[in-house]
Amino acid sequence: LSAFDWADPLRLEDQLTEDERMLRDAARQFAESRLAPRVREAYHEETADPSIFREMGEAGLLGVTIPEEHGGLGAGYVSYGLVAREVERVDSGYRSMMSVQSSLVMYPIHAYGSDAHRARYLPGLASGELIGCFGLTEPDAGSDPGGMRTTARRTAGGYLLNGTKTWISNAPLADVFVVWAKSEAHGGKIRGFVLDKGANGLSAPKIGGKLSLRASVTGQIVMEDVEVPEDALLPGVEGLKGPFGCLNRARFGISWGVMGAAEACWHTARQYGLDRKQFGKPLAANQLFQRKLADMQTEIALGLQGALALGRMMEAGTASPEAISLMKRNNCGKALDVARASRDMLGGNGISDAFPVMRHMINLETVNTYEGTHDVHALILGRAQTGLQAFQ
Ligand code: TGC
Ligand code: FAD
Repeated sequence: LSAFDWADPLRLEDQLTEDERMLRDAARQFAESRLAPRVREAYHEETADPSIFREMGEAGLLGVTIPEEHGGLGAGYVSYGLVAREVERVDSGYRSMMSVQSSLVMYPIHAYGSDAHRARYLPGLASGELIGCFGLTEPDAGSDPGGMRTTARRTAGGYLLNGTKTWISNAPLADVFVVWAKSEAHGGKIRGFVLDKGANGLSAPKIGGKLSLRASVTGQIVMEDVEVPEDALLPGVEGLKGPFGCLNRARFGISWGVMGAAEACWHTARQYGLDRKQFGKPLAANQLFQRKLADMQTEIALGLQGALALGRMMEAGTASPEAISLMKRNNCGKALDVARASRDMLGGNGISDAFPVMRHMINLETVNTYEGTHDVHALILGRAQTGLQAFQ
């Protein structure tokens, strides 16, 4: 038998290819050198620095699974997951910026767009010169996106869009808006549209007062008689499977990303327990403390193995939306448990921004909610194993 590596108990390292390890190391280096130094101030000031997109683009971290001919890396889903894990090790907000750009903007343009869409948008999105956002959620349609009210009406030269999207990551910074609307010209079916910043009637006000994910900016997309040409329509998909096709990829990335946040909390708690003495011995010498560390180690090791198995299924074309729900739900919930325990194990210092644990904990509240809440994914899994849907 081989020696035990406490930080990698199930030897994830051995299950990666050389190329995957190299990309992972580059992403870690980028996250440590470019993201970590600015996160405390960004979180405190509730600002997202738009130059991060260009820096991520230069580092090759945008559109990891998009083919090289369109500016991406042409790598596999495990590579994408490994990048998400490294970025979210620093902050869920930075992973959000990256995953919206890659999975929710580049992916639909690549998968559902025309050649002209791909040529016009993908290189700029891959380099980070263009910033994208994805508008599905509305004030009265969150878990139930089929209840959206945004409409597209046919005009002489294209479409007229009306409606409001809310809780949209990157929106106030965005140049490119992928928006989902019920199109009267297509029998009321949901269709995707690509809008450019500056269109008449289009605005993207910031949502202030967020207590979570403060290093990523969130806004609304307000569309008041926004007139777009015919070629703003994404021709390749109709119905809810359009936005869900994008969400499948982003949810998969989240299942890796949150494990990075959880690892940051676990490692912080372990080191703190070794350094801090109470009752004449290190905190880490107490049974209760060690049990918490063991639980963290176990859940993270299992969560990473699940994410890896799912990534290999994505690459082989055998992953189902339900399997993605299972991993998104499990890993978000477990990461939140790890972050809460870690916050507790640091005592009073656990609430200070000198340590990352409380910031991760508060961020993970958002991650547990967006891209389908923990309970909505339970209902997806419940439906899939009973044949009975419990949404309505
Ligand atoms: P349902 O009847 O289940 O399905 C309607 C149609 O959609 C298809 N579909 C999927 N296709 C591919 N992948 C999936 N995961 C799919 N899920 C559903 C389905 O096959 C069907 O197609 P068709 O052709 O038969 O019409 O729909 P429902 O209305 O009953 O949906 C219920 C429910 C709860 C499953 C679904 O609406 C849901 O997942 N709700 C959660 C909403 C959500 O995830 N919103 C995310 C917004 S974006 C976001 O949060 C970005 S944050 C990113 C960041 O900052 O990092
Ligand atoms: P609701 O749907 O109102 O749910 C409220 C509660 O009710 C939850 O606990 C939920 O689990 C529960 N619930 C709902 N329906 C049921 C049911 N049938 N049975 C049992 N319980 C139920 N959206 C985008 O389109 N693009 C983005 O870029 C984006 N970024 C986001 C960034 C942030 C910071 C946040 C907070 C959200 C973002 N979202 C985005 C929106 C996000 O996807 C929604 O918040 C999420 O889908 C939940 O919808 P809701 O907030 O309307 O909650």
